[in-house]
Amino acid sequence: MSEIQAPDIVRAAYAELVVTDLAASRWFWVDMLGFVVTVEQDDALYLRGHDELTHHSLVLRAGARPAAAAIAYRVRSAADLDRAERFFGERGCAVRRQPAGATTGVGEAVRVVDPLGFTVEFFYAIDRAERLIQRYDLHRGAHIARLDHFNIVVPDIPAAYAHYESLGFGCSETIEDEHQMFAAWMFRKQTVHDVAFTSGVGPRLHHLGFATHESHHVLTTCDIFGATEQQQHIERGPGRHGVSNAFYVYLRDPDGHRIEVYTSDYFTGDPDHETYRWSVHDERRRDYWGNAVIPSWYAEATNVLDLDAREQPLTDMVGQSEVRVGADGLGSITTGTQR
Ligand code: 4SX
Ligand code: FE2
Ligand code: CA
Repeated sequence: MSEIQAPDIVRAAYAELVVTDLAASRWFWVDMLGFVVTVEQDDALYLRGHDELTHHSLVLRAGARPAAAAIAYRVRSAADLDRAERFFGERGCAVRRQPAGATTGVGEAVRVVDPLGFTVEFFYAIDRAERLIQRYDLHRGAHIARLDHFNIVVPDIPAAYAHYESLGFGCSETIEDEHQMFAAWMFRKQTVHDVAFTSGVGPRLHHLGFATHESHHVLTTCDIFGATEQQQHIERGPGRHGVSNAFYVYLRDPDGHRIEVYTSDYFTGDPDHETYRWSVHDERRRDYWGNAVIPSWYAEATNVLDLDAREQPLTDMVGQSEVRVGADGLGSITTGTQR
């Protein structure tokens, strides 16, 4: 590989989702989950949590088919945009420089199709927004604080690991056996992750993880969906993850995009922070209480777009699946000793 310096990535910053009915999306994300609206346009919504100081952490853009248009990382300085351009150019990736304002609120940016097939944006400048952390009178729904992470579906976990390692990400946790790695959680900010990999047909976006400050906000979210007879939007949980220790629930939006409401993971900022390796045979790895993972959680995800908004072709996964997803949803392990 090249000696070219990687851009200094600060954190996972925002995602741009294509939604087919903006009014339905507004109901789900704003009315039900309580996202703060920074800007509302005819064809797009720019949303944030109450603990965010930047313009948005989610863009919902109206379009014909549900998709993920981009995931975006904030970089430390304007010079890191040049580094991103060279880093991905050197790897033969499609690279496009965007002028300030191409996305409302965001400065000049570099968009690339990364070696994993995802459209990834790097930006430095972004408009500030009012931090509403102590405007408790405005907090609603899931009491979303901030974007925490992207989870992406990739056919080749070691390739994804190597790519993000080359971008300077640390690894907090993995799921593996003696033969292969099934999943990994990687970070730039000092939490469990900014990005995680789920094994499967990809590239696809698995979910967006949004942090809330209190575990009871996860429960309140579920209660609100139950009370309004919208419980079909609750996909998995609530529960306690083994990996990350976070308390969680996964929901599906009107287009099937998946969001995780997530809280109570841990600090990873010490320079010698060690990777925690879960055995794929430990049934507490994905739910610490041993509850089964519903099959749709492993199988379904959002298609991603290239720089010209064309759907990226899909590639079959490499290696064994972590689970054989059965009709019972028990997700029995297919690798190693059959149990
Ligand atoms: O299902 S896992 O416990 O492995 C898990 C999934 C842990 C942390 C996450 O953010 C996640 O989406
Ligand atoms: Fe997650
Ligand atoms: Ca359900």
